[in-house]
Amino acid sequence: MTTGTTASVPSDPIGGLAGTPAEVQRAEARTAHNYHPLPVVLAHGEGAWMTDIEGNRFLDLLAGYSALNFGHGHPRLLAAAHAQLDKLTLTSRAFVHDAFADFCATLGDLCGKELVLPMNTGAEAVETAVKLARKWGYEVKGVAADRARIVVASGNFHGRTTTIVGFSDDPDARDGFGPFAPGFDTVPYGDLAALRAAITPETVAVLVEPIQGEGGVIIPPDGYLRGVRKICTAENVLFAADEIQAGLGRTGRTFACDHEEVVPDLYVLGKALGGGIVPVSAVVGDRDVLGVLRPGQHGSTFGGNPLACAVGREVVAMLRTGEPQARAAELGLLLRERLDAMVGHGVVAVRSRGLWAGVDIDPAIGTGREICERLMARGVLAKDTHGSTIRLAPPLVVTPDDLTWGLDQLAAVLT
Ligand code: IF1
Repeated sequence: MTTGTTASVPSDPIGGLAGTPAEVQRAEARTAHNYHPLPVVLAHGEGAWMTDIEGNRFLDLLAGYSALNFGHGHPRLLAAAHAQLDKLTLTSRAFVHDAFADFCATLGDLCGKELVLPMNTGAEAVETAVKLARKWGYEVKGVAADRARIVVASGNFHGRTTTIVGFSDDPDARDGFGPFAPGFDTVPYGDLAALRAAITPETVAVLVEPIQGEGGVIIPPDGYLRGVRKICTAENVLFAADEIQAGLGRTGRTFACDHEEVVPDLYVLGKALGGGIVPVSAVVGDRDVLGVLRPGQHGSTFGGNPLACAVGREVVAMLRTGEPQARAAELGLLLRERLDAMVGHGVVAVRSRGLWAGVDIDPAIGTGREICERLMARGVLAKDTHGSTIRLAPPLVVTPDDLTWGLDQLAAVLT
C-alpha cells in the first residue's frame, strides 16, 4: 500500500500540457471524441495513486467517479478476481454458477432486501429499475397499459441511454439524441411540495439520486429523503434510489439514504460494486416488485457473470465490516475542514458528505478544467463538472497524509 510519499512532479513543469504525449494523439486519431481527457497517459495504479507512462505519480481524487472506492489494485479484490479468472468467467444466465447465489444473497442482505437483479453498467441498472417500476405499476398498482409515469429530479444524471437522457435537463447529455421515451415528469430537486404535486394515479415511481453527483455533489435539504419516502408510501409509488455514485461507502455510510435512515423500495447500484475491476450493477428490492418479472422478460449477456459475482461478493464482504464507511466518515471530516479553510481564498462554496465534495472555484481564478490542469501539473488528478466546480472523490483507502498533500496542491493552485 502506498505511503504518504510526495508525488514526483511531472518532468515537464506544466505536467505535459505543453507537449501532448504521442500516446494521447494516437488515441485521439482513432477514437470518437466523446471525451476531452486530461493529457495524461496512465499505466499503473496502486491504492490512491496512479503512475503514467513516464513514471510520474498522481494522487487520484476522482476514483473513477466512485467506481474505485477501494482504490487501485486492492489485494482482496485482485485475489478474488485472479482466483475466478482461472476457474470460470462466463456462463450466461441460461445456467447457474457457483458464485451466483453467494453474491445475490450477501448483496440482498447488505440492502435488507429479498431479491437481486444483477446487471453490468449503471445505466443498465437504471433502465432495469424503470422497466420494473412500469411492470409493477401495470400488474400490481393497476395503472392502465402504457400509461405509467415516473417522477425524476432536475439536475439529474442517471446514465447515457436514450431513455435516460430523455429525462435529463442537461443539453450536452440530451441534445441531438431524440426522439425520447415518454412517461417522465421532472420536479426541482429537493422540493417536496413539487414532488407531491407531480404525483398522479398513473405515477409508478420516483427516481432520484440521494445526492446528485454530476450536478456537483448537490446535497438535498435535510429531511428530503424522508419526505420522498413518506410521499411514496402514502401514494403507493415506488421509491427508487440511484446509489450508483453516492452509495457503497462513499458518503461515510453504506448507502447515502442511510444518512436519513431511509430505505427505498429499489436500490440501484453500480460503479464500486465491481471493485474498480469489472462492471457490476444491480437492482435490489423485495419480491413484491422484482417478482413481477418472468423468465425471458429481462436480462443481459454478462449480467451476474462468475467474475462479476466473485468481485462483487468480496466488495459486499468488505462493506459488511463497516470499515470503508467509517474511514470515509473520518477522513471526510479532514476533507471538509481543509476545504472550508479555502473558502474566501479561491473557493466560493463547498458541499461534502464523507469523502465526496463538490468545490465551487472562484471563476476569476479559472474554470474547473483549468484548475484540474494545474492540479495535474502538481501530481493530482481530479475532474471538473460544470463551469468552475470540481468534484473530489479519493479512493476510501487514501491515507490522511496523502489526502492532506492533495489538498495542499489544491490550495496552492488557487493562490
Ligand atoms: C460518463 C458522474 C457523469 C451516475 C449515476 C447512473 C450512472 C452514473 C448517479 C450511469 C454514471 C458516470 C458516467 C460517466 C461519468 C460519470 C458521471 F456523474 F459520475 F460524474 F457522467 F455524470 N447513475 N456516472 O453517476 O452509470 O452507465 O456510467 O455505469 O458518462 O461520462 P454507467
